[in-house]
Amino acid sequence: MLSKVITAVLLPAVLVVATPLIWDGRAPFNLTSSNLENSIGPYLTVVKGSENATHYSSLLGHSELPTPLWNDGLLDLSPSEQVVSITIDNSSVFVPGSGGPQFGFRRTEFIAAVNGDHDDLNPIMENGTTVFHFSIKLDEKRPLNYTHEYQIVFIEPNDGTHVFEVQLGSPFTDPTGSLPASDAHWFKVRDHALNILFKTPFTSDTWHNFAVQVDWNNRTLAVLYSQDDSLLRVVTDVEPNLSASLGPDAQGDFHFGVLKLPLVNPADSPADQSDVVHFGIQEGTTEGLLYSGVFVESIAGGISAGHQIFAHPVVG
Ligand SMILES: *[C@@H]1O[C@H](CO)[C@@H](O)[C@H](O)[C@H]1NC(C)=O
Ligand SMILES: *[C@@H]1O[C@H](CO)[C@@H](O)[C@H](O)[C@H]1NC(C)=O
Ligand SMILES: *[C@@H]1O[C@H](CO)[C@@H](O)[C@H](O)[C@H]1NC(C)=O
Ligand SMILES: *[C@@H]1O[C@H](CO)[C@@H](O)[C@H](O)[C@H]1NC(C)=O
Ligand SMILES: *[C@@H]1O[C@H](CO)[C@@H](O)[C@H](O)[C@H]1NC(C)=O
Ligand SMILES: *[C@@H]1O[C@H](CO)[C@@H](O)[C@H](O)[C@H]1NC(C)=O
Ligand SMILES: CC(=O)N[C@H]1CO[C@H](CO)[C@@H](O)[C@@H]1O
Repeated sequence: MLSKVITAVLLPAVLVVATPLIWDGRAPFNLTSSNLENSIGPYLTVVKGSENATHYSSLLGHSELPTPLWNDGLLDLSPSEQVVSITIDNSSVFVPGSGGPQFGFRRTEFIAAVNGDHDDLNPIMENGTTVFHFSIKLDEKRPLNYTHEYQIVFIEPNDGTHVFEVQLGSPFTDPTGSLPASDAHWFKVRDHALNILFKTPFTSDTWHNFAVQVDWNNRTLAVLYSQDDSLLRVVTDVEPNLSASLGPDAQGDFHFGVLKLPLVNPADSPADQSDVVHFGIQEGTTEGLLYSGVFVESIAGGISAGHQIFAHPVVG
């Protein structure tokens, strides 16, 4: 592991500087389940079903190792954050402020916030060019059902669209197509118009590290990816994302978790069959994902590539 790290230091396209951290969602060891329950710390935990937040999410302490990418330093390989477990079950029916219970979905998501305040964070986090980091691992005991679609990381402005999203499983189709899709077990990073920018298989026993660079003014996206302790590397060009809005209309909550879409229920009316939020088939199984390494930074000093190494921003 160490030799790999030292080799990386010698890579020419690497800057050794600091870049401003805007929001840090790497759960410190002093974050408690009571904090999760009350949205104290980096997560707003209100997108969930009727049970308490800690019924659907937990901090794994020292029982599970986080992505090794953000250890304290080159020679200190001890973890500096706790893994977050996020699950859904049949009670995970979210009731938003309006529109009624979302019986079509099952969902638990954390929203980036500072002690519950997301409204003041979003304009800072979604301005200029910023980079959204997250690492995802299978929860082997609570597998997903790839016959369904899952949206697991996204930025959602008020119009309900996603500036970008990470999708797993088989895209929801009405009428139901051939399932599961051939790339159902692949992560798909999609743009605002749902084009796939990058995809990679969701293999087990591996931390999958992602970073998405969002240029909020020019409306472009670029994706970086690596596994486990390998430095992030750029896996796309700078891609236009011009269907996204500009300014405050483009800004929204940064979500990560498990959002499971239904399958069409043949017994429903045609109108209800296309109402994916409120209708459809769900098995009600308990399913989950593990997260670590979630944070947002500006690109002022480059992009954090891992192990305190900074890469150049991605340019077109
Ligand atoms: C955890 O410790 C850090 C550093 O001492 C402190 O800034 C932070 O407020 C603490 N967090 C909680 C949730 O107590
Ligand atoms: C939720 O937590 C509160 C206190 O933290 C507890 O009193 C209550 O019983 C819990 N509710 C459920 C449904 O577990
Ligand atoms: C799951 O929840 C839905 C909606 O509340 C309910 O209609 C259904 O009977 C439940 N299914 C199971 C297996 O409990
Ligand atoms: C957004 O960026 C501009 C230009 O860098 C800056 O002037 C402005 O203060 C920033 N807005 C927020 C809310 O951070
Ligand atoms: C996965 O979903 C499909 C479609 O609803 C269902 O037929 C199948 O039983 C589910 N598998 C599990 C393990 O729940
Ligand atoms: C953003 O667009 C402007 C105007 O087209 C261009 O001059 C600038 O180089 C672009 N910036 C980036 C980072 O692509
Ligand atoms: C990759 C890519 O170009 N994605 C889309 C970004 O948005 C524009 C405008 O909607 C689309 O035309 C692109 O296909």
